[in-house]
Amino acid sequence: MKISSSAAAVALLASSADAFAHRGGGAPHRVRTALSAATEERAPPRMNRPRTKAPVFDEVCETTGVTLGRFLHSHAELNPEARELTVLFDSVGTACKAISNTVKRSQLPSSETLGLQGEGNASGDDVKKLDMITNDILKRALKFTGRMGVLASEEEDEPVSLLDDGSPLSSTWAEKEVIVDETEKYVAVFDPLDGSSNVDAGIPTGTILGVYEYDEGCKMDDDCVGEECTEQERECLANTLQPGTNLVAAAYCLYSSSTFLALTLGNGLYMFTLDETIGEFVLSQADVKIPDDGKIYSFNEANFDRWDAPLRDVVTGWRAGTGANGQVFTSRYIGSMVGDVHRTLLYGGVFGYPGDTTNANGKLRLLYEGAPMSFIVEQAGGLSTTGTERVMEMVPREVHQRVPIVMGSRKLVEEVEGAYAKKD
Ligand code: AHM
Ligand code: MG
Repeated sequence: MKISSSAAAVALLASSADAFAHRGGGAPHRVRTALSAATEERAPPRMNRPRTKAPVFDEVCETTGVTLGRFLHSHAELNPEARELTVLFDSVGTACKAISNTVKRSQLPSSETLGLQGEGNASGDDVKKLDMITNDILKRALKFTGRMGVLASEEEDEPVSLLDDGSPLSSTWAEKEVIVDETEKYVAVFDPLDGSSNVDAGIPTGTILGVYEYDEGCKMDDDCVGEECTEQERECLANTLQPGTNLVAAAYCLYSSSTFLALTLGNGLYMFTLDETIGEFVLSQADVKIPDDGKIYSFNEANFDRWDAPLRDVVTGWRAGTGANGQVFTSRYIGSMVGDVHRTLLYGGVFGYPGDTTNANGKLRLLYEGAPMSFIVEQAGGLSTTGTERVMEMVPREVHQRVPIVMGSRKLVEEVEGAYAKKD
């Protein structure tokens, strides 16, 4: 069954390394380590929204550390206006656990969830069975928070309205009790299983999610993209087509050696690792900072000859060790953006999917891949550019719009930007 507008209409702990490090030697029970650092003053990233307050955890259970639930609760206490957001991310955490289990079990013959669904999505990509299954898991998890107004997903042709009980959405759901809530506040944009072309081979995949405020007063222009723009679709589009600078939160989940959830609520990047023994995401790195420089690049180099000249020049310099930092670079490319960006955040370097002579805007989608991942990278102190523009500032014209991207360590991204500027 194809999900379409007509059918469905619609990523500390104290216990983290630092806290646990105190355990053996009669360490103090009260831990103010990396977590406290989260409140220290630092240069604000390039963003337009005011920063939220970050929690400090004075006392941490040595067994569980700081769970996602506790983190969210503390965030809500400090930022009462974001209380509803924490409800939403509690559900996102649950959905990521469910997706992680689904992806793991998919390798068992009895699961019958590998392979193609047998049709393409709105971007023309082959849809995998797991794309559909994970889309459904995330969509339901978000819907039943009662905090959602609109969803837009890689696997949905059009944004999905969750407000109108009479919309086609309700008729395709097994649960007929569609929860229509007066507290809807948010718009979620997501790719439920990014890198799914890798999934049959057991290679890491991920979920990407961005959250905007739902603007009830937002009106769509008359030149709505798509020939059959209904009034409802116009309203949905108006709420989903916001620039990344409007994001209030973004997250990715990485399904790899561990299951990771990296989350920003507008004041730094927090990484959680799933502790399968207690079924909880546990804060493993607070206020993650990407190295300012690096020597790893991550591109699909098969496209090298078709890239823009400035990017080819910069990468050629990195290969030869004649670039700005004089380092001889190495190449790492999984082909799963979440895994490639996760490594880039931890080790430094750049990840990108640039435009080329065949696909001027590259491959990645602005709304639910480019913008949320750019927000995450910027919150970690990195940068994200098209070469000539900050990705976060681009206003999408349509839901599945593609965007050329180079993101990662500040100095390296600036080197790319500098090469483009020189050419201009
Ligand atoms: P998908 O959303 O269809 O899974 O495609 C997105 C993925 C990214 O995770 C990855 O960076 C890129 O596509 C890989 O594309 P390619 O196979 O062309 O290198
Ligand atoms: Mg994707």
